[in-house]
Amino acid sequence: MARILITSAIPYINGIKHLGNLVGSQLPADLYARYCRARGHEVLFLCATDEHGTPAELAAAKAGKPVADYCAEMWAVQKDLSDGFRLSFDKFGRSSSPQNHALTQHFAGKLAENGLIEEVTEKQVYSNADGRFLPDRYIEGTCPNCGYERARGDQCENCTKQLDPTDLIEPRSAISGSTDLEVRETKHLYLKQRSLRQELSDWIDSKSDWPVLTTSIAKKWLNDGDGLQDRGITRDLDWGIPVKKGDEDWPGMEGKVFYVWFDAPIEYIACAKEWADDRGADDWERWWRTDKGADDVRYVQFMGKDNVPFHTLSFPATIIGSGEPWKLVDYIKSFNYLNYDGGQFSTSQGRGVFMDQALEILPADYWRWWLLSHAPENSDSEFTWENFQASVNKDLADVLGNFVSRVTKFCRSKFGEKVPQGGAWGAEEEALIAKLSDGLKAYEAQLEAIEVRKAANELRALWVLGNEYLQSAAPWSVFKEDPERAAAQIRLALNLIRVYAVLSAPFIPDASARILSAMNTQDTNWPGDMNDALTALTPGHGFTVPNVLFAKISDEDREAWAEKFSGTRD
Ligand code: B3M
Ligand code: ZN
Repeated sequence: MARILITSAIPYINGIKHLGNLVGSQLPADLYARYCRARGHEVLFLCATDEHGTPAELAAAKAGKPVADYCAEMWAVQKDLSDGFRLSFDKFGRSSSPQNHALTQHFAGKLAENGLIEEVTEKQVYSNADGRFLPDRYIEGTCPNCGYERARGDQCENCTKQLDPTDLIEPRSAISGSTDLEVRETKHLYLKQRSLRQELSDWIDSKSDWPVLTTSIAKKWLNDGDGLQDRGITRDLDWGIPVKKGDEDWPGMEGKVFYVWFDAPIEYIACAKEWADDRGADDWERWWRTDKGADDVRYVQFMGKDNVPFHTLSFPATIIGSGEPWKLVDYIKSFNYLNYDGGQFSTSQGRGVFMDQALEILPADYWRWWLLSHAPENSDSEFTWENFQASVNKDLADVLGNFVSRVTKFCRSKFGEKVPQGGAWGAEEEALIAKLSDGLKAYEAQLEAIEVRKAANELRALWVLGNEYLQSAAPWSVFKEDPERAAAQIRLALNLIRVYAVLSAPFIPDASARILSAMNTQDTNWPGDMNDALTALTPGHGFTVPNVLFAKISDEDREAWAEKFSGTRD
């Protein structure tokens, strides 16, 4: 059995995430974590909130709350929603934790010791009215490229050009609107990524098994145009991790904090420490330090494509540059975007379906199934209400739900609520078992490869095999002539229901738990040999007919939801 460390990109604290965010990292990470646990591996699955930077400060200001209070409240909201979607994190941490403060300062100290930090004096916009520097989104003005009047200091939303605050025409403070601005000198720390270029390049080249989406983005940033740049890792902000060298003050850096993208990935490590500290244990380094046992850990990261450069270049630069034996990622699974009904999901515009709204209208399994079976792996994909209705009704209600319902109800009416005895399996059953065995291998292979859509297709194909068998075996007609034979057929089908519950759990954990409870069994062993798995429930074993597993989505519901979610939320 292997040890597998799994992290999902950590969501920004500034609001509730939409379904596009969910399917781009946390949900597929959960699928994989659940699968690995089911196969008996030792898994540590971590996620957290990303709490620093201008997005957090501005969202708190908009909510009229001190930023620390705002973050604490939003962490609780996000934690609740991740529980609602059954995301099985071993720890949902916070990048503002004391553990992350200490580790981030530690890494900066090591990088400085190794000559990889440069102090650079640069010019930045200072607001006299606000008494502060205005980095990134704190400044607005007219775009020098397209003339858009509300361009932000880091980027013009209209023409997407990346900007520096000093590029803006007629700049004003995004806090007070004041135009009483001046350019002042300020000192910042730069991570000398360029001097790690060869090491990073060799490391990426050694990852021949990575998905094309991941390596193509990594190589583009490594080799294209301006190539790998040294990167500013500090900001003139109040909220964040104070700039220190380990425990020591950093002369000239008083009042400054680390840049959010410097400390956020370090939270993957700090989160493991939070997880251990919660239990008064100190077993986190065996997941993260190769000198303390982590050399046999397989580390897999999940993220949206926009996060790939930070995980293939910047974070590895921090780790490699530290000169310490921290674990580097082994496999990066990245995703394209999920679009919403002819446009984009958008947090800033409130467009699409958000995690809280989704759970208000349907249980988590419906969303999990649709999102995972349509994961934007090879290209962007699109959520439409028609497609959602069709998939749920067909796959979950007509195929899986119907099989469970027909088999259990038929058995109850003819044999009572227990696994019937008598009869023996024949050629038809053997043929089914052979097909199920092949299907199981295919399903496992796709899950091992983290091919999410293909895994969903294989699972659906396994469900279909059961339905086809039921249709052709027709125990309801056989029963009239040969009740013993019908008993053997139904015994197989009841056992197949248990097997479906076990195999489906990574995708639809709640339905799986309901099925297992109806089948009155705690046997969640992943099937090894199909023959054995299909005889686990022996004659006489009692069960109950479960209530409807999946209700169909009606046309009226679909239309009402499409209408309700056609605008933007406030
Ligand atoms: N919070 C961006 C995002 O949520 C960022 C990810 C950090 S991963 C260390 O997409
Ligand atoms: Zn512009």
